[in-house]
Amino acid sequence: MAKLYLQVLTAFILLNLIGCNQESPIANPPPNILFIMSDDHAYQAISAYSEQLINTPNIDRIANEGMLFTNACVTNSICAPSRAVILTGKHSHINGKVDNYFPFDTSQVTFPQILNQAGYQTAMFGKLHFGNNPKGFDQFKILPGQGTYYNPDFNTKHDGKITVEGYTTDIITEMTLDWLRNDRSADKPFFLAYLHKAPHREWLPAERHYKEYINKQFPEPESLFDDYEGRGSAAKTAEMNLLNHMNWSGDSKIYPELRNELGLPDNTGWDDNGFQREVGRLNEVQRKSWDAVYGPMNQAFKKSYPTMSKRDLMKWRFQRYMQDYLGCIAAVDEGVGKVLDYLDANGLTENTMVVYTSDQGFYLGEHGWFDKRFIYDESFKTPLMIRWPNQIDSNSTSEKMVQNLDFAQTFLDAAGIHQPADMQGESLLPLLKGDENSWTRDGVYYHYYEYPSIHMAKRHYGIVTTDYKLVHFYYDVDEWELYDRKRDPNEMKNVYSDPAYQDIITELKEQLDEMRFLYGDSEELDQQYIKEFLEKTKG
Ligand code: SGN
Ligand code: CA
Repeated sequence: MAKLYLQVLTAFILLNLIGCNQESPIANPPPNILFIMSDDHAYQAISAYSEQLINTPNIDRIANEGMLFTNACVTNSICAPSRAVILTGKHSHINGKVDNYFPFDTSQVTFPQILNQAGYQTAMFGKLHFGNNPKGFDQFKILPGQGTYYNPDFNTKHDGKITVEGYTTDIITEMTLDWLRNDRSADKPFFLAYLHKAPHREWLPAERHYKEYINKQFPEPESLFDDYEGRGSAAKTAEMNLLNHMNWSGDSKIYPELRNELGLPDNTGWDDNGFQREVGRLNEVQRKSWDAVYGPMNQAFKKSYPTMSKRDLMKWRFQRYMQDYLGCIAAVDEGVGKVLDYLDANGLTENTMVVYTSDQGFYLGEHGWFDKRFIYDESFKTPLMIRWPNQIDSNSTSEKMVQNLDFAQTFLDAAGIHQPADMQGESLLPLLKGDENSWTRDGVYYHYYEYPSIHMAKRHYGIVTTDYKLVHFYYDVDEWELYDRKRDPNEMKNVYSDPAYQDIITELKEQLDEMRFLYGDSEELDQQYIKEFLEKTKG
């Protein structure tokens, strides 16, 4: 601890000497940081945000004992790009990982490297989904690619590739706890990344949870039967509709044989594979338990299918989706509880900053959709809550528009370490300490790239303010959309052509141009990324 304190102190003195009058925001000792991130965890599925779907008492503890952000959002709503933004503190067009295809340039500086160099002990467990191993970690055990829900493989820093028998969410929790118990150095602060695969597609809960959740029914969102009227072409042509684009076997867990018998379509062309790579991975014992629950569900569906209308099928698919998706979250919540209990029992709670977030939001039937990608709220916004009893008042809330872009600087700031000038976010520390007035950002920039690709969400960029959302869809269209966020929170009506909004549009376009300029994005870059994407994906 003393060594780190000296380093922090030296950094502080140096900063002052070179005239950068950044005040060291924390007292000795520097905080530990526990960064918990799930994959595709919608804020609608956390009871701190909404009690409609699921009770998540452990995740809620972080909000109750700290700060809940009600307008946290991402810069580009897709997995690997979001993670690149988090690690570099730079927008996708700058860090280069604009979609899941582009490689991450590993010569870039990521904040864990900076923390590690400053004396932090660093470890990562779970899903990184980045295409390469993380830099700046003393220890990591990460799932290759998307990973699997059962009996997962891990790439590890010290033991090469390993396979662990069991349920992935529980295994990641156990690895995290094991590191805290046995590997943590008491004389160093830590940065610990505890990263869940759940609740990413194809949603396989643990046995204890699928048994329970398969019998539950959930309230439907208002826009489940959205026909996309009143919007541009992007919402209409996207392929993320529960009824038309979800896999019957891989996603809804209808056995491939029954799917064929009933003449149900293979919606993606790889449905059998989707089923096989997850369900096919269960060992004999696991498969027996799984069949004991999903077998009767298949039988019941077989019976009712002949008389079901399209509307009935949509309703059925929504329930099936929620049963598995929320069942996966139940294990995440339990795991979070265990790790928080460990901090409590070991005197680590007071000075550990605990973050819970997701790599983006997710559609849970809103607009009839699953998946993410769009700037529309459910995927654009992401859950975020932060607890740090030393610094943050319990039960506090912030409505400010913070982004995943801000994590790197927040963590460096919390540790009292200089934030590299080329990072593009803002430290959340003032907000965490209750100083809302010093927060100047009143609109955020968003840019999504991966198209044409799975789910067919068109390329778009836009600006989102508290009141409005202005979006430009480009590449194979040139369409603008404007949403009045206050009057139309469900984003059902594009008012871009409404004469009443023309002044607002002019103003927002100016702001958007300014943002693109300031963040270093441009039409030339858009074109360059299109060119490279087409080269990468051809054939
Ligand atoms: C997979 C999923 C998609 C998902 C992408 C990206 N299909 O292809 O539904 O949009 O990953 O997700 S799956 O059946 O293979 O799971 S991301 O989280 O990696 O960005
Ligand atoms: Ca994701």
